[in-house]
Amino acid sequence: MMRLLSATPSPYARKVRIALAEKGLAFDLVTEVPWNADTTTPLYNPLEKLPVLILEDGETVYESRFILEWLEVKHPEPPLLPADPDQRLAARRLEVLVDGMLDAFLLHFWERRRPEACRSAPWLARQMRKIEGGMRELDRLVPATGFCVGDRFGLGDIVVGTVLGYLRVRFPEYRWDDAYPKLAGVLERLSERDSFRATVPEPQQLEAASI
Ligand SMILES: N[C@@H](CCC(=O)N[C@@H](CS)C(=O)NCC(=O)O)C(=O)O
Repeated sequence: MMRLLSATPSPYARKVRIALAEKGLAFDLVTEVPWNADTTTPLYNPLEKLPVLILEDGETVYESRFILEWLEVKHPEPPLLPADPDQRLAARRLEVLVDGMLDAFLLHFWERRRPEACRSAPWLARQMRKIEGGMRELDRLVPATGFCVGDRFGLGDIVVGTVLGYLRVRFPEYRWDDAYPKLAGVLERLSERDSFRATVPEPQQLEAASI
């Protein structure tokens, strides 16, 4: 059976877990803390990041965006990318935007963990600007009702739901619901799905040495 190397708070891993669940693919979930010394992540990905999909023959697929592409090619049913070329591009555009927002979140998260005297206010502000810019753009791009792209669940919903869910759990002090009621509605609708319910992000315990 395939194995997925994952971390409970990781939004990148969550995208893949949702896609696997929506495609009905069986896999063993291996939960690790990629920052801790005992992680096996470097054995499977030279870039030392998870998620990593470990195939039955021991080959590995890493980088969440590429894992999603791999799944779509190898397990096309049900499709998570629309058949219509413009809708396909619209879903990819949301994916690019969300991946950039997640990267900014991670940088912001780690900067906030630094001792106060070492923290860079301009760096935090820079990442926050990207997050807020991303929220404005998401709000512009997603429709008020239904799915994020087209008339069926797909990649657009996975990425938008993942970034909004991550914000809720990991960044509760950032209050965005009132400014973006449309996005709050998207998250509420998506949170009803089994694949989202089963993968709600949870913080992990980090070793002091990893910080
Ligand atoms: N672009 C990568 C980002 C993955 C990533 O940053 N994963 C984090 C966990 S949320 C990680 O494993 N970090 C360990 C490290 O950067 O050394 C992807 O989409 O898979």
